[in-house]
This record gives sequence, structure tokens and C-alpha cells, in this order.
Amino acid sequence: MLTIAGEVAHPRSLTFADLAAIDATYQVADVSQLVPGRKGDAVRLTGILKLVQPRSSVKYLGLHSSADDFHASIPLAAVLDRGLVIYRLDGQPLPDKAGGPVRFFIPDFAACHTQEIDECANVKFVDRIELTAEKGFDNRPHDGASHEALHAKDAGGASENR
Ligand SMILES: Nc1nc2c(c(=O)[nH]1)N[C@H]1C(S)=C(S)[C@@H](COP(=O)(O)O)O[C@H]1N2
Ligand SMILES: [Mo]
Repeated sequence: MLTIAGEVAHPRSLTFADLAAIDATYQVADVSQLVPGRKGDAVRLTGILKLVQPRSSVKYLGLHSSADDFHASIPLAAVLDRGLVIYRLDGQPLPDKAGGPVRFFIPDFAACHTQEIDECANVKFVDRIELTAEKGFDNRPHDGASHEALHAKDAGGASENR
């Protein structure tokens, strides 16, 4: 279940079926076409925002994972046209090891902690998206040491020194 809340006219909680039912014009089948090496089907962020109707005061997009207490709050305008929500793989909910059931993804992210929109903002296990006027809670690592410590926790150490 993905909850969309904050400064929106119609807060919603979306199930897998709700995401799949979003208009076809917003669906992106097979993100590997856009991002080599990434799998799954996505819906564009704009398709989700259309459902909830953000207020004109909204400036920030909060991406929240309560599963591992990881949070990012990024300027909405910078990702509005390209942000993706990956939610399906082979017809099933995106598996946990791919960051599912819901993972935010910016196709052309910047290197980790180089700018506000970076790879670290590709939040996995997203269960809440919050639209806010001011920057919200964000605990992304902001230097090399804290970032390495975070990746060291990743199972198998698959993501090395980023
Ligand atoms: N929920 C959650 N999302 C997360 C993280 C995390 O620790 N927890 N790490 C972030 C960081 S720092 C990076 S660089 C990318 C790595 O994504 P990948 O493992 O798919 O390569 O995921 C981001 N999303
Ligand atoms: Mo990162």
C-alpha cells in the first residue's frame, strides 16, 4: 500500500491494482528501455499526482520508507517530468530485493551526495509520498563516510563504493 498525502486535494492510498489501473499514458512498461540494467514496470510520478491533485503551494516531494527508516525530500519541479514509481515485475508486485513493492526512480540521477537530486534519492520500499511546501524529513547520507556505512549494510555488499 502506497499512501500519498500532504498538501493535496485528494489524499489516497494506492494498492498494486490501483497503480496498475492508472491511465495507460502514464504507464512505462519495462524501465530497462530507459535505464539499462533496471527491471520492472513503472507509472510516471505525474500519473500519481494527477490522482491526488497537489496544491499550488507544493514545492517538495517526500519519499518515505518506514521499512528501513530511509527518507528523502527533493524539489518536485526537478523530477516532475522524469520521476518513476516502479511497482511491477513479471506481472507481480516488485520484489523486496529490487526495492519493492514500490520504488521511486529518477532515470538520470546524479552521483550520490553531489546535489539534491542524487542516486540516493531513488528510495526503495516507499510506503508514503508526502507533498509539502517546505523541505521535509530527509536522512540521506550526506558525506562519503556515512554513505559507505549505509551501503555496508546492504545484503551481499552488492553496491560497493558509491
Ligand atoms: N529504503 C531505502 N532506499 C534507498 C536506500 C536505503 O538505504 N533504503 N539507499 C539509497 C542509496 S544511498 C542509493 S545509492 C540507492 C542504491 O540503489 P540500488 O541498491 O538499487 O543500486 O538506493 C537508495 N535508496
Ligand atoms: Mo547513495
